[in-house]
Amino acid sequence: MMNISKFIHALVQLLIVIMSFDSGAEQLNIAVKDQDGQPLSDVVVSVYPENPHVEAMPDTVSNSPVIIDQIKKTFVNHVTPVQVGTAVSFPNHDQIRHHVYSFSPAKTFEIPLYKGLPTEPIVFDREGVVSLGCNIHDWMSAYVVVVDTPLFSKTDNDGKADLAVPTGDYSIRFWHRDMDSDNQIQTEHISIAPDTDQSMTYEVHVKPDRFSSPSSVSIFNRGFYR
Ligand SMILES: [Cu+2]
Repeated sequence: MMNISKFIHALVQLLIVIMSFDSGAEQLNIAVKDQDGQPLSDVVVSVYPENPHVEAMPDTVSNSPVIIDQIKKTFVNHVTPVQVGTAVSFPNHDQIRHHVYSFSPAKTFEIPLYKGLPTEPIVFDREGVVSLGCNIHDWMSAYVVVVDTPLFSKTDNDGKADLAVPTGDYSIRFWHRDMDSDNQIQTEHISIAPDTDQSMTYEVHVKPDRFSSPSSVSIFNRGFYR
């Protein structure tokens, strides 16, 4: 006769099997390097189905706003990918006031001089790259990359991004601030087969004279301007 712990164990195994069937998504492990073979961080990777069949597409527009902080006169994070329709909140954690704005066509807005939490989040309702600045501190810069797909990620400091993608044929797009191409977008094709973990490495061409990192830029500028 089956004891209770064996029964629970069997139940858990069954649930795991059901859940893995239900998701129908394969793991995609992406690595992005620049033309010198160096890992490239802050690359937004977005995946778009080429056939309109994809019924297993997850819905990722979150109910609570995504946060872009202002800490020590720096936007955190520097690059934030969101799906169309996502609300973003811009809390100011500094003891001075910031004035956040964008002139980008995908979202033109401003939050006039404020401290703490602005009353309303900003809803990013159009696909495109939104370049953020602060009217007071010229060196403060950040990007909201608005994608029209729930399948997206951003490369970490090792140039790596993981994504769960349902089987099918897709376009995979790469955006980087310093990309050396039209619209800073590079598009590739990818086929996701069932039951395969896919590791893919992509090369993205960036401008050779780019800044090394946004934080070093702000430290450099701070001494001159404040
Ligand atoms: Cu500021």
